Amino acid sequence: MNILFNCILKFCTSKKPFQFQFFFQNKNIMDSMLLLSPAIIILFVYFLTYCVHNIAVPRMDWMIYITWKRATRCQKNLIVLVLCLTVISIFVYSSQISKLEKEEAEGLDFVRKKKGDQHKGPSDENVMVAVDLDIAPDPPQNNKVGSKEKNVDHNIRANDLLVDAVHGRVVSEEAAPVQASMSERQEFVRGMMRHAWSGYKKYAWGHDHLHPITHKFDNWFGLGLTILDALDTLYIMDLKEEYQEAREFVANKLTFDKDIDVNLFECTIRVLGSMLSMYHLTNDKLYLDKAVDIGDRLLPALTKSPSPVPYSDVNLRTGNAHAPKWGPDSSVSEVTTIQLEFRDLSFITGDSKYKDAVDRVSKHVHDLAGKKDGLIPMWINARTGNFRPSATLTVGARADSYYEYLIKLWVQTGGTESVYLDDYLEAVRGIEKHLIGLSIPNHFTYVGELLNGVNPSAKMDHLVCFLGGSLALGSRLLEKKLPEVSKHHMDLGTAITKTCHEMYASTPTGLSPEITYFNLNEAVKEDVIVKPLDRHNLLRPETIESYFYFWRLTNSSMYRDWGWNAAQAFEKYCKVEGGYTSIKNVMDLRNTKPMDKMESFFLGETLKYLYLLFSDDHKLLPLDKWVFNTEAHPLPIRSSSRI
Ligand code: DMJ
Repeated sequence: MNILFNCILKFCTSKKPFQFQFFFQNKNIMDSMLLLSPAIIILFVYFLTYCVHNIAVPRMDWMIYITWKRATRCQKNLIVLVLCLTVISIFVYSSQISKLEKEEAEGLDFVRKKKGDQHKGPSDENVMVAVDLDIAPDPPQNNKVGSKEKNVDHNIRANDLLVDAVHGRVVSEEAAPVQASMSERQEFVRGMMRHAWSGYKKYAWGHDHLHPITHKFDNWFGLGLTILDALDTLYIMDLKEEYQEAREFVANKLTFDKDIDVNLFECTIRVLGSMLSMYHLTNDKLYLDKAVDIGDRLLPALTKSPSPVPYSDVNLRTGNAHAPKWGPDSSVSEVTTIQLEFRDLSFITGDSKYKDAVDRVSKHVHDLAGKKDGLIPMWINARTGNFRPSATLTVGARADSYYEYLIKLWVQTGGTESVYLDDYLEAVRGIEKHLIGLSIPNHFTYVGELLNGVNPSAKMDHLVCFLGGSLALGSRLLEKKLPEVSKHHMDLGTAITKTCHEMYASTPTGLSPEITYFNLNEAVKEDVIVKPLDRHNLLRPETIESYFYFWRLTNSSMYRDWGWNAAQAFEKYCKVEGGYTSIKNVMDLRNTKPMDKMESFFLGETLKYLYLLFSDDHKLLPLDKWVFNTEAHPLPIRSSSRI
């Protein structure tokens, strides 16, 4: 009786509206309905029997009985009906209230915790700072790379996350299902790679991308991009059989002699990058020959341009190069993110023509007027060689990897080319001055944009999330040279990576949207705003990439737990029979709207960084020996820029 009274009280005093659609969608409510079903059935039978006068009405207490006796038939019917509905509503509503209250309590608790540790970075007991990049300490060993110790039940783990994702308003580190050991996590990621590979092999072999739901495929360049992007991941994961299938394709099927226009940047980072990595990892001349072949075919995009800025597109057979079909300008990120690869090609062939061509672009962009405190406008014209005036300043799409390659070009030649470091340091200062902001109410550090070069916007692409990792890498290398800058960059990178984590943790699926806006309005209580058209997730790697750098450079297991959450969410919401699919809506658990596309970078980058994140072995592709290109293909670090 007490419970009933409380429920009625809550029902009358609560400001929360009753939602009928919630009624049928919520498992708890449906469960309470099941529990109540005997009572409902009894009342229903009572009502029926009364109507047909077959069975005598059972006596309750005499007051009720007298009232009942005096009522007309119609009134009696009505009373019974109302009673039934009331009982059902009370139970349904009480379970809804308790659920909402639980969520509120969890949410408040989470916000309180967040406020407490904002900007603190990894907790002290978790951090064991590496002394130097080239002698980074290994973490406590409980796993060997590529170990095949245990068979993990992937489905059970994915279901565990569902509980967190459904009921946690945020899938935070506090709520993370972190029980799996590192070897289990690595094995889990190998399982993901196997699944993605087998779907691609079955339905899209030899084509660029798999459509894992309809079992179709598409061809962007018609080169088997997924195979090429996946090659080094398969090799690193020690998936021997799959690797042999991929190598066999490169040896016997892959030809670049195709009358097809390709995008210089995409083909460089995915195809040339992959061939170079494979050559360095295996010493197999097959890959060297392929690297030279594709390098020579891409080169006309640089050499045929009237300015030092390359054309965006080039025909692999004819060498005919041109601006994009849809506009006059190239993205600045595209013309400045081919350097690591072409320079490496010169280093291994001894032929300086590749390096000369891309160094010319870098020098031109370095000298070019139109930057704002080291920030570059996002468009550049290959005919005139100039930036488009009043273009947006961003670290997101169309500019992102310009910043990434500044620090990595400096790293690639052993810190000998200070021009890249200088530009990088200036750019980071520019980013802080013009693009960084703090959200309300929880002060997340976001990297926004200057629209048309002047108007601030708190918009942050998921693509920006590479920045935390790059700052961490730069910070470690600058520790001795510029200790204060190094510390500052580490703090900034830590804060940005925490924000990127929030972009995942604040959605119901635990997956980040493609674009996030950060709240600057005191009246609004949520830091993160996701607009309807920005809710898609393309299986992108950038946040995982940053987790990987932070794990390697700080040994903080928090980043591995964050990565594990993301892996589980990919598994739960993106896995389909044919592979993994991009989704259109990370904000709705029940309707993620699969987009039926598996990007090659999911195999090339996302799964590779996850695997490396869960590896205890810092000597697997150590960061003082290898620099990862923007597509996660590792290239060796040299001691100088000499060819
Ligand atoms: C990748 O192709 C590269 O990382 C590129 O620099 C940016 N976009 C995708 C992945 O998101």
